[in-house]
Amino acid sequence: MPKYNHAVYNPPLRTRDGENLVIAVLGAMGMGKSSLLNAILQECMFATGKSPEPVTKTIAHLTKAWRLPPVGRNVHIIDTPGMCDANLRDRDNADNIAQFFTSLSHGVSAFLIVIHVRETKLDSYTQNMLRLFEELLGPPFWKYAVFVFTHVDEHLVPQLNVDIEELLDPEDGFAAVLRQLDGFNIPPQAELPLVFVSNINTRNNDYAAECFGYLYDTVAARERKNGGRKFTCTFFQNVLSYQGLERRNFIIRSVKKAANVVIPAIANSCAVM
Ligand SMILES: Nc1nc2c(ncn2[C@@H]2O[C@H](COP(=O)(O)OP(=O)(O)OP(=O)(O)O)[C@@H](O)[C@H]2O)c(=O)[nH]1
Ligand SMILES: [Mg+2]
Repeated sequence: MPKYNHAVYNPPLRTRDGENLVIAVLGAMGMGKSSLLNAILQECMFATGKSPEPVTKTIAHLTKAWRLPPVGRNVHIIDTPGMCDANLRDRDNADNIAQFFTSLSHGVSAFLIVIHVRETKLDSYTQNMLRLFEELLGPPFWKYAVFVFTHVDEHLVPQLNVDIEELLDPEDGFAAVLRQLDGFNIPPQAELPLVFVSNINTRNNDYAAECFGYLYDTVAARERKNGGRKFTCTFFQNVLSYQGLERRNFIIRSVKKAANVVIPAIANSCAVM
């Protein structure tokens, strides 16, 4: 049974983030997206659990202090269910997609792409999702991407060290392989940083503080490298120029168009939206 600790609420979408970090998590079902966010906040704000269905069913976002470790900044967090996979056919999901891109359109400091450390061969869902993002947001999206590998639990570190070294290999590690995959246009200057964390037992735990300190540093380094500017693009600016139903319809039209270009299978499942 999924564990629902707190009702997750959706405050109004208009936000004034200013100095706040804005992070969105992306990734396939059950990778540890919501757990990662709870660890950052040191509070169970997002439902987590093991389930054959997505535990996170709707977009949820909130702004709170980044507490692991205490960095003295607020973070606006956007949690997502999987999008545009075979289950995403109905109106609710179209609304989710519209709400998701609306929340992002105010600017994003980093996209955290969450992957289980034991499932690092990018599955087709994750590849398609990344292609869709690149098509919709443009290749500069990659300058804001951070890959977060979960389930690097402290007691597993001795076993995982070899895998981690392989993933980090500059010649044929994770980032190098991703750059060679068909259908991606990753700018050579985009660094594609990898971070390794465990989302369990994070309270008063030096190992967790070290992993999440590195995550914060990586996100902050992205921010500096991007001149302190949050990610935006023509699509986001267009989203902001519409209101209400027109905005929703514009987003759905744009997602379908992008999906048609990159992933015909997704376009079919979106066709009923
Ligand atoms: N051991 C271990 N378990 C983890 C870790 N991260 C997440 N889990 C567990 O993995 C399961 C799925 O985690 P969630 O955070 O709900 O995953 P999610 O990606 O948000 O899942 P959906 O919302 O369904 O897409 C839960 O049972 C978590 O407790 C980790 O780093 N280590
Ligand atoms: Mg979740």
